[in-house]
Amino acid sequence: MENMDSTADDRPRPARDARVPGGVVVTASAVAAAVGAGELVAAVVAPGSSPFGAVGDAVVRLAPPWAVEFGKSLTVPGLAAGVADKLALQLGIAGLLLAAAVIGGLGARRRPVIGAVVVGLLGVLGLAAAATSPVFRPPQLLAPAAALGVGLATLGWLNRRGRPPEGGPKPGGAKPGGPKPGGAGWRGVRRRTLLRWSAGVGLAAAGTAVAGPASVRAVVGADAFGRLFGSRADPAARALAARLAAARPATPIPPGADFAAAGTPPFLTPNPDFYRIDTALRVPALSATDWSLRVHGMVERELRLDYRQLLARPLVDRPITLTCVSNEVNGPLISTAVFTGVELAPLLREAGPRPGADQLLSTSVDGWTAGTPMDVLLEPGRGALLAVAMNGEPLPAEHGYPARMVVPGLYGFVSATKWLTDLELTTFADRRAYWLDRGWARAAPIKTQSRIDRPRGFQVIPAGPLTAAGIAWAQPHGIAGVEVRLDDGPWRPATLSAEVGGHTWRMWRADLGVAPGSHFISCRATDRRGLRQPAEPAPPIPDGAQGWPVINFTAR
Ligand SMILES: Nc1nc2c(c(=O)[nH]1)N[C@H]1C(S)=C(S)[C@@H](COP(=O)(O)O)O[C@H]1N2
Ligand SMILES: [Mo]
Repeated sequence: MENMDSTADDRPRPARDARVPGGVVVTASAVAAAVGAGELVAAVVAPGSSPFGAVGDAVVRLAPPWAVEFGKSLTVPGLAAGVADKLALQLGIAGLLLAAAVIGGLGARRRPVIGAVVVGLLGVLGLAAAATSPVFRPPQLLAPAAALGVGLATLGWLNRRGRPPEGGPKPGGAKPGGPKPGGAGWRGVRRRTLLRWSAGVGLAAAGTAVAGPASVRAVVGADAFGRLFGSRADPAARALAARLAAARPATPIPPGADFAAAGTPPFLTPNPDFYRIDTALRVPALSATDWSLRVHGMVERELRLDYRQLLARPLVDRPITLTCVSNEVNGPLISTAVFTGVELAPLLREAGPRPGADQLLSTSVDGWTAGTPMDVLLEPGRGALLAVAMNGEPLPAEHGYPARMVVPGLYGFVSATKWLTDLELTTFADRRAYWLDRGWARAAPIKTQSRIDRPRGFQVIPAGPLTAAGIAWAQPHGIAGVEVRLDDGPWRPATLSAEVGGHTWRMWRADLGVAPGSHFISCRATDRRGLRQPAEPAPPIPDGAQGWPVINFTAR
């Protein structure tokens, strides 16, 4: 019904066309500009404060449990666990924004103010979502405010460009050879120009939203501006960083602790490469200065520690390999760091566990919970930590800043609470932690497992000598041996890397010779208890994957 080709259309148009051209495209562009501005300002002033993300968080907060469960059940081949749900939510929100823009644009053709009302309401929604976040801090309003302002300004600017100039139809398009004066053609030219402008603004905004934050970080360095408002602004964190730097190198990792040259990961995983698993759509941005931890429940004395009090306790360094229960056989959800922190067991003893308290329920600032057996935490030599640093740096925000739990030998979902704010001594009968009601086990000691890192699956390699390599782990017991088998041949002992301890992974390598053809290689670990990794495969749910890893490859 609307013909955008002006040269072919000289019929008079309804007057409202002149007043509000291109309503839908203009409104959608204004919404895109708002989202782009919000992302960009968020990247600059407070990482993780994007209004788009804030709305996503609010949806997760307000969604009924069945909807959250449905989201978590989404998987997309090729996407890491916990990514598909976040992606689906973001696409859903983008779709709703587009729908709102279309409605606003259609309305704007009748009453121009309707477009502005819709853009304004979306902006207010962003502000409200940010303000009601459980981790709200005032700087987080800057990005939604910028989004609101840029959205309205863009809408007004585009609409002005599309409006005929005062004093009659005398636009720039009416030149010789151009559309005929006196007809409605000039409006068409206006309209096309306007649509072009809108499309340009929309594309630029979308590009900014997608690539802007990363570019800002690439140019100014990760978290450089975030320091203004983020974690590093905490004097407490700066003091910790200085103290850690002064204490380096505290835990020398022996040479030969990895076979990185043969294809294993380095013994210590650099913080940016450390695997990440959590339910937080956006990383909570906590301030150590405002942080405190409450220890309560079935205790003789309730304790409360702020960050300074926590750091006033003796700090220990402990290399620990963290593992996710969702890790498939041969999967990537395992990493190692030297964690620095405070011993948890003495803290719990100070609080004085009451008889019968068999569970430590730890809660993060976003409400996520883990249930850890008290007997494991109090076991001599277990070495559970309230960690404040990893690999010599204050905990990165993604890994739980300012403090998290780390318990060697237990999968993360029953022990490794990030953004920790509350420790409650209770019973397993009384309180159920987050993943327990979602099909995962209550008791989740890490299973003795191994992985093949080289050759990679379906790799084509030259025939002849081959050094296979990989990792094995059995926290807290440690690895005593790894055996490797080529095709259906005999099991042969692999060479193990220098042992760091039972709390960490151990690397293996084996020199083999392969004839041309297709092959498979498998491996199996034995831990220091004498327990050999079982052959029978088991899926990750409910208490961790099991089975011998197998890799197929071809030699030429
Ligand atoms: N607050 C919070 N802490 C959490 C989780 C979470 O979803 N929320 N996930 C746990 C799980 S399942 C694992 S495996 C580890 C992963 O820790 P990482 O992301 O530092 O590797 O964190 C644990 N701590
Ligand atoms: Mo996990």
